[in-house]
Amino acid sequence: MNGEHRNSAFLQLNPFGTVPVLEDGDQAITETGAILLHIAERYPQASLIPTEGASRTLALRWLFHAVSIHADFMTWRRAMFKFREDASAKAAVQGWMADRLASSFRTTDQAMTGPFLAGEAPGIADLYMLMVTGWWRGRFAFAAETPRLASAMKAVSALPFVQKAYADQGSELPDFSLALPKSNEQQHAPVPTGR
Ligand SMILES: N[C@@H](CCC(=O)N[C@@H](CS)C(=O)NCC(=O)O)C(=O)O
Repeated sequence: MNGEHRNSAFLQLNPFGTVPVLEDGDQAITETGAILLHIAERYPQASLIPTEGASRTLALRWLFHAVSIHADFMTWRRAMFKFREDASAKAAVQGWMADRLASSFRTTDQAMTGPFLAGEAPGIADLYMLMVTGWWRGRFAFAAETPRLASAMKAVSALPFVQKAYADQGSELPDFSLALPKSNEQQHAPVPTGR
């Protein structure tokens, strides 16, 4: 992003000035969770969310959980700018948010009851989680600390439509099978721009 998200044309689409925004016909849809749900319902043949019952509720639970992880991540990210002139405040806020994220990933892993977040098949919650865990790779040892989550993310990364989506954007898919190299612990994971 090069600031386009703050111009008036973009703000007409999303007054919050954040990406992503999906334009579908004359509707502009904002909020990652709502966009994923819209896509899943528009293309039911892709089976990205169960249509009813307890399995749909479970899928929605994990979708909302991914939203909360995204929000924690953005707080971590924004602290970088907010406290750029106060190293100790920045370290305190970022350390706190990093601990929260690590704890969320560990609890997610322990709470998983199937190979994917919402059970036996990959769905929109897994797609959302792939995005947020991808930002955190290089900072958290997913394969060692959260083997179930890492294995789900690895399987989602291998889906042809996911590979195509990342390739179309020129984004690198995270490799969740890799252990975190010690020397990399403090290196910067790829993170979204913006504050
Ligand atoms: N709740 C929004 C959050 C979106 C968000 O924070 N997007 C970030 C990129 S991941 C952004 O646009 N940052 C630019 C900014 O805040 O200026 C969603 O789920 O879509």
